[in-house]
Amino acid sequence: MGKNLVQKILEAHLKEGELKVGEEVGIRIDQTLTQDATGTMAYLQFEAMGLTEVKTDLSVSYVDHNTVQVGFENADDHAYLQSVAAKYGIVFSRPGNGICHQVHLERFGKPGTTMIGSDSHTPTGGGIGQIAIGAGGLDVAVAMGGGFFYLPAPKVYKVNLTGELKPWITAKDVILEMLETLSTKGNVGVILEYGGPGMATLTVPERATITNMGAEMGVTTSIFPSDDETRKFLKAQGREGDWVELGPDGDATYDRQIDINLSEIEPLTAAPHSPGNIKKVSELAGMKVDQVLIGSCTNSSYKDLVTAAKILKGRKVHPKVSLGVAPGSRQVMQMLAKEGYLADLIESGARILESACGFCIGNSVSPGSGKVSIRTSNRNFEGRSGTKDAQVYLTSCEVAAAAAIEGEFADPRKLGLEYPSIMMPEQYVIDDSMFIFPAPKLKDAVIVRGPNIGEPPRNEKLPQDLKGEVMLKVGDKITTDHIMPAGPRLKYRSNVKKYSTFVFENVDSAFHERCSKNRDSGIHNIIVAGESYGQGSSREHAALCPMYLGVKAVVARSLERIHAANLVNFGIVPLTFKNPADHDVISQGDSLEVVNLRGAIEKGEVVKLMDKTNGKTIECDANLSERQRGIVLAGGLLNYTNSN
Ligand code: MIC
Ligand code: SF4
Repeated sequence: MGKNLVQKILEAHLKEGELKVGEEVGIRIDQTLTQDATGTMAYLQFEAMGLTEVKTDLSVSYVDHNTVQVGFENADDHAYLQSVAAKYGIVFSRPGNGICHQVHLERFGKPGTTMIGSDSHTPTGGGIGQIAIGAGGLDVAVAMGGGFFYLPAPKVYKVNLTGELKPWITAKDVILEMLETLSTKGNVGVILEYGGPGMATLTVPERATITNMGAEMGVTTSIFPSDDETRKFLKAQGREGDWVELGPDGDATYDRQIDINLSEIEPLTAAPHSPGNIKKVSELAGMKVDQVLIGSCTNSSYKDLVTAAKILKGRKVHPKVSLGVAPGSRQVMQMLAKEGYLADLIESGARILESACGFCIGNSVSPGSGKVSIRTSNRNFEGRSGTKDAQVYLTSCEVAAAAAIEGEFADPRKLGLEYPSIMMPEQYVIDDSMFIFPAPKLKDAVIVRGPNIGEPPRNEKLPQDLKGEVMLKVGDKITTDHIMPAGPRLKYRSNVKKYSTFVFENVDSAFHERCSKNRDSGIHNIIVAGESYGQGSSREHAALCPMYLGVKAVVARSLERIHAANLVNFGIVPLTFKNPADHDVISQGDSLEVVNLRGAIEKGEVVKLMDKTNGKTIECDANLSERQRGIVLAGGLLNYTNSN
């Protein structure tokens, strides 16, 4: 029987288990990436496991998130990261070099390889034919040390593309259409494989926009075959040698097929406060806009920004709009500068922002209260922009640039603008001087640890019995931005004691105090949640900090993939209700008990939660593989690795 592309790449990397949907498999990882906000903890954990050298083909440490540098903390983290990279053989991408996913696609992504990255948008690499998966920092640390990456063998859905995008319709609209089809929940354990005759009409950066935002659907990753477009892109990046042709067999089978006719797509937007809240731009026409931000790892390629520059050339940003533009990489910035597009943007009144995550993670240019912000990024969760009541809409660069001129939402097809057709460069500017490549003489580097760098905390072994209290009860779609806010709090990523005081800050600001009190008196803390708990980022601090606050179990209707894996890695038991209606039975403040929790986990049995407050017993599943059971019992992956 023919194989699909996902099966081919996974089989070539399979080290443990069998590729049977749902069964845990261990795969070899060729490349890893980290970014500074997750990377500092990942490298601290790498050191704590006693690892001394990376064993992957390539590991890159990017600095792109914490580049605001108010206070000493970020700069201290950067110095630590640079010294660790030198010592252990990791490529270091200096601040200013750009956003990890954009830069990796340009300079390192290689068809047919596997990659994990401590960032949920690592699937951007799928645009160039990689199996690229977002993971917690601890999983990345293990993979850097040569350990396998474990995942349930995925279901593979084929996305069959036909037709061709019409003028003003973009890859962003394709992925927003996909979000409308699949929504942001219920897609755990799925890989999307794009194909069909329409695929050839999309360039690699456009494909990368599509695979990037697959993260918002909660799929494991998304991938495009490697074809002539891939070759052209790699050639223009001076890396034709990295190209291989890769695709599914003609008679490949899939678990489901989704058909998308590119010719029928319209300009779309994700309205507040979810990337899955899709509306037509035409429906919103006329709505006043206060801020427009172009950039982020979803839409900051050369083509994206030249498009914006061509639309803005000779025009002025509306007086009531603040327009910010953040090129995705130094390569993009250099090309815009050399080709005059930067001047066009500046002349229009755009504020040129650093090539970094910046606005996307809410650590700069937050909108005013209640204001409308159009962004080309991928997430518009409530408060993520740094302003709780801001109304954030996600769109293409085309729609964003048009709104910057008009001062309101407008369908760009109706404005009488000339369509900016753009030639893809035959040769990108190649200047790798902001990377520091590993060299034998760097191995003696002394690791630099400023006062912001703490020890990675460890959990204790899983207690025999769970005797605890429901510290918080929440509903559906709780994101990791709700659990562990980023923005101005990001700088405490390497100081867990401090960072943990902000857990659930915007949901229930007394959460951490209640937890600390219980923890100090030996009462186990428990979180109860609805569907799709832990959506969004890969940040392991959304498990690590609750662990530090004495959270021992999360009981939810369903859990998202990366977050569930992070809970296991930090020894928090991830439980799901056998009967989803039982979510209603438990109240915040209830006392819960599980007699012999260790025994139930050891044997993979149903976990019986006794609600001592109302006398009811609630059955839950732990859904753990044998390996994960060992990790949870040991109190997390650090303890497990050190004892094996
Ligand atoms: C995000 O977009 O939410 C982030 C910030 O890039 C996170 C990583 C982090 O929290 O450091 C992600 O996507 O994993
Ligand atoms: Fe950075 Fe935003 Fe991309 Fe996350 S989603 S990696 S914060 S640009």
